[in-house]
Amino acid sequence: MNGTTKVASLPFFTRGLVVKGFGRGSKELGIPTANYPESVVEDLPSDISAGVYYGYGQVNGGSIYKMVMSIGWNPYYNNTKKSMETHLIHEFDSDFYDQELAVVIIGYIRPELNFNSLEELVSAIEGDIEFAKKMLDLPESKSYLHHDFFTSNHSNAINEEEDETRSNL
Ligand code: ADP
Ligand code: RBF
Ligand code: MG
Repeated sequence: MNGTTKVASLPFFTRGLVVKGFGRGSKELGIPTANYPESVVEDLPSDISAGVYYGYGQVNGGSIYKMVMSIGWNPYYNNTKKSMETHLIHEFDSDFYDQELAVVIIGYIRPELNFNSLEELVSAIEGDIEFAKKMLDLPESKSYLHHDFFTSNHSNAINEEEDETRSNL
């Protein structure tokens, strides 16, 4: 575990429109998470299990930022619906609901855990962010910054018939 586990489907590339999440005020905690719709969550390969991952993300074909992603049922909140939420490691001036978020999930950090307090959850997430920042500074991670997935214009493709090859380039 903790960052060294190999997942066969990684790197995994996906994109989708940002939807409203559970509205629990993660933004107020300083950790806003952009949520994907169910269709994107359902497209995850089965070996990408619930847990925390790192990679890069891009809104509407703009700059590419480091990200951490939480996939799963958020045991701390007893969710029944699987979610896929991305925290981009960048301060944005405004929200980007309904805009396209493209991500490459590069590596696994840890399993999804339950916590006794919100403070413990937040400090775990802060640890994830520090770990992700380091991993994403490595040359083997940085190579994805130049990947065709981020540089080609997909804005017309998003609502068209699903392109089966797009998510696993
Ligand atoms: P929700 O419950 O609707 O997901 P959040 O409190 O998690 O609400 O806030 C998520 C929203 O905040 C995103 O959908 C996005 O529009 C915005 N946002 C602003 N900065 C970031 C960021 N650095 N990473 C992710 N989302 C961000
Ligand atoms: N929720 C959990 O219940 N357990 C976790 O281990 C957990 N890890 C997370 C790690 C990261 C990097 C992020 C961004 C979120 C994580 N969450 C986790 C989800 C968190 O509960 C969620 O973002 C807020 O509840 C807002 O929906
Ligand atoms: Mg959210």
